[in-house]
Formats: sequence, structure tokens, C-alpha cells
Amino acid sequence: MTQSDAQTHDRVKQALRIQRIETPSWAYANSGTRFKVFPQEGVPRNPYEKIADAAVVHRLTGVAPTVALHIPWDRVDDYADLAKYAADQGVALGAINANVFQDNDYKLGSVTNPDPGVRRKAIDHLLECVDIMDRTGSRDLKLWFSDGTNYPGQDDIRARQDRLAAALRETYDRLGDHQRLLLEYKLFEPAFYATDVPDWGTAYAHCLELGPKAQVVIDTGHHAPGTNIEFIVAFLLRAGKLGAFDFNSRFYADDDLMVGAADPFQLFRIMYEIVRGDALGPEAGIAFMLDQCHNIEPKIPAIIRSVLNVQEATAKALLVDAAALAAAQQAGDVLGANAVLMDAYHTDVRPLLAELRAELGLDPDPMAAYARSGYFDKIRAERVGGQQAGWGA
Ligand code: RM4
Ligand code: MN
Repeated sequence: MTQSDAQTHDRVKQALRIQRIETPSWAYANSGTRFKVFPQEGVPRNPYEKIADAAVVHRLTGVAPTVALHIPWDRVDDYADLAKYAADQGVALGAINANVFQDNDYKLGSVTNPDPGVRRKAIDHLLECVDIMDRTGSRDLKLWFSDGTNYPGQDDIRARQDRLAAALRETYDRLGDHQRLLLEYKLFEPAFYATDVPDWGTAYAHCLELGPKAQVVIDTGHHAPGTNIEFIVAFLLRAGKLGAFDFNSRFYADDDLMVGAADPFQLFRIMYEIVRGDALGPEAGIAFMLDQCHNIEPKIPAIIRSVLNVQEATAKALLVDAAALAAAQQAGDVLGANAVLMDAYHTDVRPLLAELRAELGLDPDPMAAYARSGYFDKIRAERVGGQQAGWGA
């Protein structure tokens, strides 16, 4: 290794040391497609057991110290106690996800419903989520609305935007000084004609109107096929409006597969824009979260694999030779610039990551370490009886 290679190697490891990835409580539970959710052995039966599993992922990877909650799936009587349990396990509670999509009242929408009574109920839930954040110490309220219409003429598209804006305003005004509202968009599903927050532009416009504590969430599975997600990353970062990612991967629609599985090159391009925007560290305030469903694959290993995939894409992004890239771009050297990026992408970063883990006192191979740990046998034996957690549980 030349001296400059060694310097690059150290710089990349240093950046990876501070990277943080948040795992979702619901990914440890039973979830899947709308056709069938296949229950698995050893699945958590309550939020405490989900946190115990998240803590295992953190202990093995060293970079997943927080776990996102979904309300009401993770409703408990005493959130301070849940936060204390998490701390005892070596993790902390992360973003609070509101859920205004699973109640019969929300058939025609939640915050954009034509019925003011239903809107009130939905907004009250959002406010309740902020109350919970006060108790868990969470910084982020993550909002995704399934609201929309299935048929032209079904409801007034413009009035629904007004209702949405009013609900967001009331929620925003309830936030504490250090809390944020993160608004997520999704092209379609469950609404098939007009979704009320269908794209990043709509989310961005609402966040701009709300103020500095409102930022956009990019769920990587929520776009039309072929959408250039790294462009959205670059744009929102430049505007100071990128708040978080929901990472997952997809072949067709909102598949919620393991991030980096379907298109590792896309994940690399996204992480390159993060590195380019100097937004990897905690001071940039970007929450790097997973939002996945593991229906046929074992849950904890799938989450470990996802964390490793994000780390690998990040390591490759950090390897891009910024000076060489800038020089090629400046010279109009199209092929040269592309080659600089591709060189980094084609680098096998697994040895570097193994070395980093060894330095951090971790097993260099977290997948193998989990398989050896006996944790699965333990939860399979212990978690019998009771109700397995899942969608709506
Ligand atoms: C939605 C959206 C949200 C997630 C739910 C489970 O499609 O991605 O982020 O909370 O699914
Ligand atoms: Mn999401």
C-alpha cells in the first residue's frame, strides 16, 4: 500500500466509525405482503422483545444503536420504562412513526379525510406521538400518510392539500425545540389514483411552508421505476431539507426487501451524494433508517445483512477519489469522471470492513457471529405462548 492509499484507508475507516443506522422495530416482527404473512419462530411478542433483538444487531455490527418505534404497534403503558430497558440493552429509542392507516375510520383518508371528525382523530394521534417522543427522548416524528383517492372526482384534490397543510401545521406547532417532523412521500398504494403526498416535491413544499423543523424522508422504495433517487438526495441536501432515509430495496414497487439487495449500485450512488454533501456524520442530522419487511427470510440476519450492505455502499462512496473526480469533471472528461466513480464502486471493501470491526472489538463477520451466537435457539425456546407481534399487533 502506498502512503496515500494508507491515508485513504484510514480516512474511510474513520468515517465509517461514526456512521449510525437505525433499525425498525417492525422488521423484527411478523410482516410481509398483503397476500400472506408467514409467521416465524422466535418472533418478539412485545416491544421489549423487539428491542432485545435490535440490541443484538447493534452488539454484532457496532453501528445500529437506535431502534425506531411504530405507534400503536409499540404502544406500552410506560415509555420511560421502555427507554430504560433499551438503555440497559445498550441501545436507545429512535424515531416515532405515527400510524394513521389501519383504522376503519381512515377508509377515505386520515388527515385529508372529508369528515372533520376523522381528521381530528388523526391529528390527535399525531399529537399523541409527540407526547410519546417527550417521554422516550426521541428527536424525530416520522409521518407517512396512506391518504389519497382511487377515482377521479372522488374528492377535491386541492381541498385535501389544504387539510393536509392544516394537520401538519398543528402537529409542527406542538414540536419541542429539539424535535423534528419528517414527512415521507410515496407514489401510490394503497391509493391508486391520487396520493396526497406522492413525491418529494410535494413533501418538500409542505416542509418549506412549515419551517426549519420539518424535513423530507426518502423511502427508497417509494418512487416510480427508474427514478434517479441520488438526484433527490443531492437536491434536498443542498436545500437543507433532507431529514432521513427509510432504506429498503425493490424490484417493482414498495417491495420492502433488504436494502442493497436489488440494486447495490443505486445504494452506492445514493451514499456517494451523502458523502459529497458531507452528510454522513451526526451533525448533519440525517437519520439513516431501515424500513423493511422480512416475510420469507429470517429477521435478525436479514437486518444484519442490511446494515452491512449500507456500510459496504458507504465505504465504496468514501473511496471515490474526490480530487480526481473534480479534475475530470472540470476538464469535461466524461469517461474519466465516470471511471473514477466506477473504480470506487468496484473495490472490494469487505476486507476493510472486517479490519474495522476487529479494531472495534467486534467479530469481523457479524453474520457468522450471529449464527454461532445461539441467540436464535434461545428466542425460539423462550418465546413460546403469547401473541407474536406483527402488523397491527
Ligand atoms: C409505509 C411507510 C412507512 C412505514 C410503513 C410500515 O409504506 O414506508 O415508513 O412506517 O409503511
Ligand atoms: Mn417508509
